[in-house]
Amino acid sequence: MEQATKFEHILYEVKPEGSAWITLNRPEALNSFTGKMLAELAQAFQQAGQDAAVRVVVITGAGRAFCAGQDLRANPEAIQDLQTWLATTYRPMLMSLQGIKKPTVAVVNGVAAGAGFSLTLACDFRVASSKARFIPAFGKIALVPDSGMSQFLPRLIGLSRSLELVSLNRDLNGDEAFAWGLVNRVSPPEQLQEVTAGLVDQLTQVSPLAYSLTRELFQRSPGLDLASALILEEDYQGRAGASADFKEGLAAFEEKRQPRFSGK
Ligand code: T3D
Repeated sequence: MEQATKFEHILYEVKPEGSAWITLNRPEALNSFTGKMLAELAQAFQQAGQDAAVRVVVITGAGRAFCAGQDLRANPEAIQDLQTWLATTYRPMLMSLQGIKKPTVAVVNGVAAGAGFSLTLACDFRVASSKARFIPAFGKIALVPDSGMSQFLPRLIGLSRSLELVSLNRDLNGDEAFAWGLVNRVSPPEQLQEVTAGLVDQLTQVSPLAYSLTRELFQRSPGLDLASALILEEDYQGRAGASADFKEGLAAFEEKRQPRFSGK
């Protein structure tokens, strides 16, 4: 049985195989962000993170777009004081997403502009339609990248390409984004669901504990010297090695079968 929770600007649905689908749902405004949508996303991410039945979180957009960034008409207070707006709406949403200790996947079905582009970057994986468009949008309206783009984009594609993309307001379609290393999978629009399902199926089977520790290691290690990185690995490996999932992994190897990881 699929379970759905009611929100106003997003859809939230947990599917039987263990994926929570969060759909930005303002297709008439290309799913652009309102204060309400950002608050609902923060709540939905927390809910998905805490639900033991959820192994993978998928974020996508209703209709022809993924998300056109900030709604440039709603929430006039945003324009008055961008710093406060970002701190009180986008930051809680992104920290809630970051708090999910499970794989997160952005399914980029169409245009992803501005903070909508940033949201795709804040997810662990990106699956794009070849017809998707990744548009920084910030440079065009004389803003700087926000919503995590300054951190995520250079890590994915390097400094020079990030500057080219944002400052020259270049946009990339799904195939170009794949070639630039920005997305994990690209597919013709009609196969997007199938390609996503394949990735989601694989991700529901990973050890949740090993996954979250691995992601944390990858996030923390770049700022460390080698000795500190090795100490961090030792700490995390000690924790992974003490888990029931590690025992299950060893048992599955001996019994020549697929492991069934519980996250314990
Ligand atoms: O609070 C703050 O401002 C700070 C935070 C900033 C973060 C940001 O995200 S800044 C970037 C904001 N986003 C943009 O600048 C993108 C603006 N939109 C576009 O450039 C284009 O719409 C797209 C390239 C995304 C898509 O183009 P296209 O030709 O496929 O569609 P369209 O015809 O332009 O848009 C369709 C409708 O959606 C249209 O409404 P209408 O005329 O049919 O009633 C359009 O106005 C609406 N729409 C598109 N983007 C937004 C939007 N409505 C409100 N806000 C939007 N961002």
